[in-house]
Amino acid sequence: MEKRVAYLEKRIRGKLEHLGFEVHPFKVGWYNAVLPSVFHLSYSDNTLAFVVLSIPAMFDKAFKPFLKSQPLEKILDPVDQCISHHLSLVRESLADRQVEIMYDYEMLPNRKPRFLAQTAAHVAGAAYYYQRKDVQQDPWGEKKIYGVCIHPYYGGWFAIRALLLFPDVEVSFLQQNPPIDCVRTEEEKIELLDKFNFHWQDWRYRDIIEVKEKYSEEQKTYFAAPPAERLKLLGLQG
Ligand code: GSH
Repeated sequence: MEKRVAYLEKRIRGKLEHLGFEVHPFKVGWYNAVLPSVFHLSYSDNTLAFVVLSIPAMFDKAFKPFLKSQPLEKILDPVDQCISHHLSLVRESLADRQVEIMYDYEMLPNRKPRFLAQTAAHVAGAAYYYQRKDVQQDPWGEKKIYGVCIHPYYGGWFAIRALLLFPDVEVSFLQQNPPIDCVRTEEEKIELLDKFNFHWQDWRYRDIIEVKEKYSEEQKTYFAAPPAERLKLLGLQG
C-alpha cells in the first residue's frame, strides 16, 4: 500500500474505530468495474475511497453518547445524525484534503441510491455480498431475490453507513483483498437468501454464521421499534 493511503487510513481509523466503526479502502475503479454505467461513481478509476461500516459496538460507543450530547429537539434522525456527526469530524480533521462523504440513505433525483453500499463493501473486502448468482442450483424460479452482505465476524449484525471519497487522491497500487466467503456451502447460501428475502423481519439471516459479537438486546429492541418510539426505549423522550 502506498504511504499516502496508509497515512490517510490510519488517521481515519484513529477517529472512527474506537467508536464502533470499521473502515476499508478501495479504488473507485473496482466498484465501477462490477456495475452498469448508470450506477458508476463519476471519479477516475484510481480515486481513493473508503467504505465505513458500523459494527455492534457503535450503539454503546457512539450512538448513546451522541444522544446524550445533543439537545433532543434537534434530533429527528438519531442514527443518521450520529453517523454524519462523526464523519463530519473526520472531514474536519482532514481539512488539508478534499473529502466527499456519501451516506447510505441519500437518494439521487432519479430515486436511485447515491451508491450501492453492498457492492462497495464487497469490492473493498469488508463483507461478502451474497447474490442469487452465487448459488448453482437456483430454487427461486421467477421470484425477485435480493442479495445481502455478510461480515466474517459480525454476520448480518452490522450496517454499511457511508463512503469517504478523496477526489484529489489517485492511487495506482492498492492490493484488492477479496471478501471472506464465510457462508461456505451451497445449502447455507440458499438458506441465507431464503431467510433474508422471506423472513428478514425475524433477523435470523444475521446469524447464518457464528459471530464474534452481535447487537445487544437493547440495540435489537431499539432497531425493531418504530422510529417514533425508539428514544423512549432508551429512557429519553421521543
Ligand atoms: N433515519 C432513522 C434514524 O436516523 O434514526 C432510522 C435509521 C435506521 O434505523 N437505520 C437502519 C439501521 O441502522 C437501516 S440502515 N439498522 C441497523 C441494522 O439494520 O443493522
